[in-house]
Amino acid sequence: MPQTLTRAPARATAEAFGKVSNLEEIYALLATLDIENGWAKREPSMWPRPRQNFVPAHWSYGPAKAALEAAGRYINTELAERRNLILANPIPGNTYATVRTLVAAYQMVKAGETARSHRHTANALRLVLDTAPGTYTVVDGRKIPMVRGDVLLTPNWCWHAHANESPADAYWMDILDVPTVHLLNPMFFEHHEEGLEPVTGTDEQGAFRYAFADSVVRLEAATDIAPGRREIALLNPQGGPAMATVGLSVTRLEPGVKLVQEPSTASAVMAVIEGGGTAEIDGKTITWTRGDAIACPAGLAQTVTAQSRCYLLHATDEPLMRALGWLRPIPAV
Ligand code: GTQ
Ligand code: FE2
Repeated sequence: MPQTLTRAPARATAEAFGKVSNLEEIYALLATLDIENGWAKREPSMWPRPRQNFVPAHWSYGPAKAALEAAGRYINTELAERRNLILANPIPGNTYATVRTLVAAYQMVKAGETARSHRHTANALRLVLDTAPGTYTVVDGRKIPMVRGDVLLTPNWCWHAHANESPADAYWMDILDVPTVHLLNPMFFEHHEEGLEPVTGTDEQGAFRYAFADSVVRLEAATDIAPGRREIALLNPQGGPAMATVGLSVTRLEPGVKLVQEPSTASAVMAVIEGGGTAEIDGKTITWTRGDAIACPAGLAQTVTAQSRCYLLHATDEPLMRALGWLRPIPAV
């Protein structure tokens, strides 16, 4: 006896639709054609305003640094493409993104180690937290020193390796647009065939480095936006956002000064370059200090209060949202 195969019902013909006597029969026939009705959908496809899913969250540098130090006893850079700790937003099912479009991670390269060259379509930046002279990154052949407080870029498809020729382990925070790459899927990644790419120059054009010392000078010369509050944008040499998907700014707050950010469609990660203070997001109070990371999801108002003079790095997806015509405020309900 030939085995009976379960087969999908035959695809409905035009004639079949002519013979229906109720809506349910139409739905059943549509199913054979892989068509869903658009008026009685199982799930709505639009809603009046952004749904809140990512939550405000805070990661302290201290324990993360200790964790990297401990991991460094077991994981070397031969084993790990990068020795990093991913700051995953604590929402159900998420193991990666910090906010919808961005991921932040702490990374450590031990004294004497190198992390081999690779490149990817994801845009990346680093905020240097603790290094000694002799720690550097190589971006497209250009050797760039990694100095505390510096913000370094490795844009889309630039080769990059990290090397630590100093006597001290080096720590920094990475922020990448990988969740955006996951969503849109223009994902490419490759290793450099030479392991560590050859150094061919320095970053004289300054395209890949925003030295903290320069930001401090620029902030000193800037005027207050509000009493005790100053901000500079870290722009690319053409005057646009640092990278296509990520905008960067450094805010300086004097002790006691508040920064109020109104809710918008943009998501951001705030990284503490120097100083300490508190933040209120969605009724949640966070106490932060140097090296900490704070997830600032779209749609939530945020108040940051400085306890000491502080320098804050904001990495935001505003350039992406603006380019698509989707950057707009989200009024409170
Ligand atoms: O340093 O090249 O945290 O490619 C994640 C992916 C760091 C890096 C991360 C990366 C890097
Ligand atoms: Fe990378």
